[in-house]
Amino acid sequence: QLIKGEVTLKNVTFGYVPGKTVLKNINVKAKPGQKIAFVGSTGAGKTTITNLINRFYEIEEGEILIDGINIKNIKKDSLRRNIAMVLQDTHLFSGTVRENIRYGRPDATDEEVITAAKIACAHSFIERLPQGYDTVLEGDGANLSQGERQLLNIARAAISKAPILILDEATSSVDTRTEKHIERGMDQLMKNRTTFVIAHRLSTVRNADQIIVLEHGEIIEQGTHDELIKMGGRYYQLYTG
Ligand code: TTP
Ligand code: MG
Repeated sequence: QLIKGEVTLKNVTFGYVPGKTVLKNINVKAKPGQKIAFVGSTGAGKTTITNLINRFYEIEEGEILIDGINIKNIKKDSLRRNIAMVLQDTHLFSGTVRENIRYGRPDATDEEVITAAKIACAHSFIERLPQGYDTVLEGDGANLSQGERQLLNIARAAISKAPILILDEATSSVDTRTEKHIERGMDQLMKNRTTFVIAHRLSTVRNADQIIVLEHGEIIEQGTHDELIKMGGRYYQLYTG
């Protein structure tokens, strides 16, 4: 593997526009292979943190390190190869289903594509498409349902060898039955990768190594599920509804 996948955020403060701070003094240390969950209400800044780890935006205050290297000094294509992601809004391109899945791993064999699709519970719907894996997707997958698009993004992450994984509401458009089905696949996806997971369903973050509770761009609680429940604070409130 290229890197170990240790990710550190040090005193990160960020806003999309001047004068409007979205994240305030964020400190997170993810050891290689750990699962870090971000929870908190809409607009708290969860997606923004993953945007910064992905270096979709430049930060002015604080720093983000991967294996101790400031991400500003990591080439963008290297960053892309080392971070797999399934985001809130899906990303597909015009091309076949197969090309979309092995995007980032053009060397992948057909067997690997099918294995990844099976992990993502996408194999059966792909087989029902007019040309199966050779079906051409119209721009951004317009001929698929939102849930199907998410499953293809999950398959793409599954085929990737990236040591870092970002899951931002990765199964939000998938029906409950498929979601239940895909749980094992998601575990397989996260295995041996440093994973940042954002999910509204708190049952999916329960087993995280660290749960980080955000409110208005600040970390207000941080710990394991048991620790946070014992604390009886915001997470406890969220969890017990
Ligand atoms: P997010 O980081 O998108 O908040 P979230 O991911 O916690 O919320 P949700 O659960 O709904 O997904 O937004 C934090 C703030 O940043 C919010 O005020 C909107 C703003 N923002 C922008 O201005 N531009 C952007 O591109 C994004 C993603 C957010
Ligand atoms: Mg979000």
